[in-house]
Amino acid sequence: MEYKLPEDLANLSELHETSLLEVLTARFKQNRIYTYIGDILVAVNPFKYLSIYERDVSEQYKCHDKRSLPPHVFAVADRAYQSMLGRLSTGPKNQCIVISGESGAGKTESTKLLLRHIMELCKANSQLEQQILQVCNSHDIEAFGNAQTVMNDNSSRFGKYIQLRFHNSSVKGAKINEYLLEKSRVVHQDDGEQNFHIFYFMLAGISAEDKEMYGLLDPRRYRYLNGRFGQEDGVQIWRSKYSDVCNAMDMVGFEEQEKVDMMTILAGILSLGNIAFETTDSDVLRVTEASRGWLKATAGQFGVQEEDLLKSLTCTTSVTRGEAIQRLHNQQQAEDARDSIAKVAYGRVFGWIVSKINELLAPQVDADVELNEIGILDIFGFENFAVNRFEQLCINLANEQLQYFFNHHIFLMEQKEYKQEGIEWETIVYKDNKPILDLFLTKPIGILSLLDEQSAFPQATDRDFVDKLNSKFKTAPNFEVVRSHTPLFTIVHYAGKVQYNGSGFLEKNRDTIPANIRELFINSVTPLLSVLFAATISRTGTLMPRKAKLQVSEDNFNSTRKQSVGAQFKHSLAVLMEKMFVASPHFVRCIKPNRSKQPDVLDSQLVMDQLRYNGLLETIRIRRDGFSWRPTFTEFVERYNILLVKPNLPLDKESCVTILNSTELSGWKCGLSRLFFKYWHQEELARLLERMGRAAVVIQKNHRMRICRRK
Ligand code: AD9
Ligand code: MG
Repeated sequence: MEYKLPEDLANLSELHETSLLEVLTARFKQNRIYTYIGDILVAVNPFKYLSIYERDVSEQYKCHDKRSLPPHVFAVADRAYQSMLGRLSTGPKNQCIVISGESGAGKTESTKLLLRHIMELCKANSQLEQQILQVCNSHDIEAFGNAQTVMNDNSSRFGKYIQLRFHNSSVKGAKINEYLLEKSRVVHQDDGEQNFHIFYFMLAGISAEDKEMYGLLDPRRYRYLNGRFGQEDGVQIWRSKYSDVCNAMDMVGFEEQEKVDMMTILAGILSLGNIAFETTDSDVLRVTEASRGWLKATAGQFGVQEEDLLKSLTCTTSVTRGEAIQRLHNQQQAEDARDSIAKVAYGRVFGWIVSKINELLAPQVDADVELNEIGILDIFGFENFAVNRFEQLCINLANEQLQYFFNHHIFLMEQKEYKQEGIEWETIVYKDNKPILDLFLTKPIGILSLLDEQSAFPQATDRDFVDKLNSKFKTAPNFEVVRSHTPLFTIVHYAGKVQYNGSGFLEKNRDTIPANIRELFINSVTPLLSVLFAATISRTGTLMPRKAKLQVSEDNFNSTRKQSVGAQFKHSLAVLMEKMFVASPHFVRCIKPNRSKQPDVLDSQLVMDQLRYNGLLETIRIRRDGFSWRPTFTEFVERYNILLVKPNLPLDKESCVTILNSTELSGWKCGLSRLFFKYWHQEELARLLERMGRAAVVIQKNHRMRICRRK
């Protein structure tokens, strides 16, 4: 007989790291990848197909009683949906589901499952729900924003927060907010990694005729793809993915011309990457003989004049007191200009796709209709590669912020309230990562502000930046100075030490497009390219496309006067946190069982590390001993007075106690202004209300029957 394993770690009688690991390992072996810690879901990536996502299973989880079914990601979706409808609690209507875990732990897959279940809960099978599912779930965005990395074959190279908007129980629209696409991947990939999926899908799936039209050649010739292309079976999969992308684009409503333009821009990016430069004996910079053809091809694909393209690669034009001054590039500067054109063009195409999707999914309701929201956050997981660059720094900062959000909700707020409300409580110590966040974000001397300060000096180097960090933070607890010729520094993150290579930080942080490159594209005969670069800055500082019709995502717009990438990212994180702090959070903690992406293999050390840095042991303790639901007396009486069947109860402590004493609930506590409940009390009360509701229906029916009989 199968040994019955605990489904909720908050019920473990013995609580230490080994018992926790043992339970998770034993469950994993039985394909039970989900486990609760109270209201938090722990998910261990199975790296194989499981039958637990079939339609009959999702049916069971609709409006289910949590304790009657095994832990599941569908249960989290159900809980968020029911809470938004006010069926479970008195908290805020808006909900957010925060999914965390390192790269490859299963965040994006969980996001898709959550979305699917929420859409099924909406019941009606409308076109909008299908569109939301199609669009948010996959083909388009993932093809353009995901790539194979050493950590994950389908790694999200951007963060996203999907906001689902509802009126009552039906979905009215959705919005995707995207964060920090890793544009540098377009021009460089480390060993074992690939460019964004779309390039491979396109090259594998496109017809011979279209290939010729777009000017695409043998994929192995492209430097931006590292001269590599997959084996035949892989290519077969890419081929079918390409057709999925095309179908998804049709569904989003891309016009034929827009699709053609987009593919042509992608082809242009690939050709651009093959342009090489050399310096002659007489110190003149020129395009190598062998790459002349690529220059011509790129100009054709970008719809610009060859001479203009060459000029923007080989010199910078600046305007001083109304006079245009040209500065010739050296070979390195020309190569940098080439790569920055590729990155900016790709970034804008991506931003444009997201904005098209948002246009399609925007709620079509009157302004006075109240919309509630469920947000799902799926950002890039914590990363620690052989070489960690500016992108990893931003990604890891975002993960620090999320960990802080988790700690804040689970430990800080909860324990502060016990104290304020006079509840007897033995403090649970947790690893507070606020000092690391401060190291990044504090004004005037956090890492990001120092980076901005250095980015503002045209002459400053990456070495100068790292020297500044070293002198300012050498004694900071989470910073370590690295003695090396390369500009290295180490940060001790909540999830471990990461050594960063500061090379390229200033350039990536500035991310400016020289005016002549912008001008080049605005004058392109490819309509899409021209529109994408025709953004202007409004007086309020927001960025607007100059040509009507197209709405383009702000985040993706750069301009000569724009904020640095670091500052923008800091701002978008702050906006996101603001949204999340006023919603009711639900947490899914994803765990990666092994580094080799194998099914049925669990590396105990790797899992233990994740349990430790996630603070899961402390989380279990607080969920076991703590009171996660804390309604005020007023909120409680307003909602549950019906249990007493007594009208006009005063909204005070005595009424609460009277109501609760009329039930069989135990273990709750009463504070000075609110009640304190264990996480399961909420569901027990909901059950009581439901029973009450059913009883009322029966009474009404009987009453009506009696009246009928009398008649
Ligand atoms: V990253 O931070 O974007 O690099 P994620 O998003 O955490 O990462 P992802 O969801 O992409 O990881 O999962 C990685 C792979 O694990 C997927 O491509 C699947 O092959 C596999 N996976 C994840 N979750 C499941 C699951 N519930 N069932 C089966 C899964 N396979
Ligand atoms: Mg992902």
